[in-house]
Amino acid sequence: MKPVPPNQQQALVERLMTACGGAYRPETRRKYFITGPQWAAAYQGQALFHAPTRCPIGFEDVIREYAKIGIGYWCTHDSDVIPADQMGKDGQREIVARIQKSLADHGLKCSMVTTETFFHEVFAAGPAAEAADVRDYAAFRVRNTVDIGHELGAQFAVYWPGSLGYYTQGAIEETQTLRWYADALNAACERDIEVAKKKGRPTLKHCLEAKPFEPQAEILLPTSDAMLGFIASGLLTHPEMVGLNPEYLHELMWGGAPRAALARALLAGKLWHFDINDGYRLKHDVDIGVGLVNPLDWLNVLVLLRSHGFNGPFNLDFKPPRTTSNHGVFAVSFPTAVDRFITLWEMAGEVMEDAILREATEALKAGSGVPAGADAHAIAEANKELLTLHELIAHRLVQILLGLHRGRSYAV
Ligand code: GCO
Ligand code: MN
Ligand code: MN
Repeated sequence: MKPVPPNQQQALVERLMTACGGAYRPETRRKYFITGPQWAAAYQGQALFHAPTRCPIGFEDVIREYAKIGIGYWCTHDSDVIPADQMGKDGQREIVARIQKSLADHGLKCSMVTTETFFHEVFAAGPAAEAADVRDYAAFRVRNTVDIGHELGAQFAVYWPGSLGYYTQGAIEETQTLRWYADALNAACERDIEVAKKKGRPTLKHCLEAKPFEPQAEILLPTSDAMLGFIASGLLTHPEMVGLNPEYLHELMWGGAPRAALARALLAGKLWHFDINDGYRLKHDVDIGVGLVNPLDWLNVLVLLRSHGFNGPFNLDFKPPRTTSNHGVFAVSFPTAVDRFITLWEMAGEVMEDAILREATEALKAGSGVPAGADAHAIAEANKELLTLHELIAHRLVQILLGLHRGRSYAV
């Protein structure tokens, strides 16, 4: 192939994207409660060992491009859009007004707001640091985010307390730090009750998000299960207002099964929001687009969620790779992530309707009907042949995922 000069590269990407086919129309994409984060689209590719590869973009660009793709909801950290020195001041009000206009101009809604308590130097010792002025500041920030959320019409607030922990041992007393962290959440909930009442709006759903390995070395609330324990610990004044925003990859990172983590959240009635992405077990937070690594597991996850009536929000919390250009973020990264999600969601519907899967599952539950009493060996013998269905079910799921149930022939 001939070299592709820089001025022809975008056209090549566009042509091959079209050739890929399988894209949904923006109107179809808008039917799903799919949310696009400001920070994901504006991510420049930087990391500890990585210089940025993309130029900065602001919320106006992100909102406009999400609208074109058909992503109906937008969400943001406070600090993604408001400089630290403007928080709670006139500058914030002006920016919030600009966001409102931008959302209205492009027909998007703000679904969620989240407080950044990890990036700024003030949070070097975390949001629940020993110094009372740091904790007061954290309380101000979460209360302020609640205000912004109500101004923008959000339904959800997310908290990722990844900076709640330490690098070196000894200085932190865990029970005390967790009490202080609860104080911040209590401040947010109390503020929310006040503002919601004043504005005649429902209170926000406050969702905790766990990540096992970053940015501290040891993390006090590393998993969704740890957070369920924390919510039920008695430290929260309004535990009914606090639930979970699990992230698929964050549960996979520690070696857990995301589907089982989601099941435990569902049973606790706390699955309120879901960050969708992909990656690998026991690695850092690679935040790859949904379905690019574990499509079979994703299909299974969506079967679980669909069968329990969880319809979103599904938050596209992935990071477009550093190899993707600014143009590629909106031409390839976001539309393809949305479309893989919708395809897997629709496929999960097919799985639920599939006659073979249904009959196999029902047969497993029906058992043999042979009375075997307390004779363990006789029970095992009576069910032996049925248990082969476990593997048959797995095969059928892969068939559906790969389209093999529709047949495939090879010219060998
Ligand atoms: C991550 C985290 C964040 C949070 C966000 C919301 O992967 O770094 O998941 O993206 O979702 O900070 O609080
Ligand atoms: Mn992540
Ligand atoms: Mn996340």
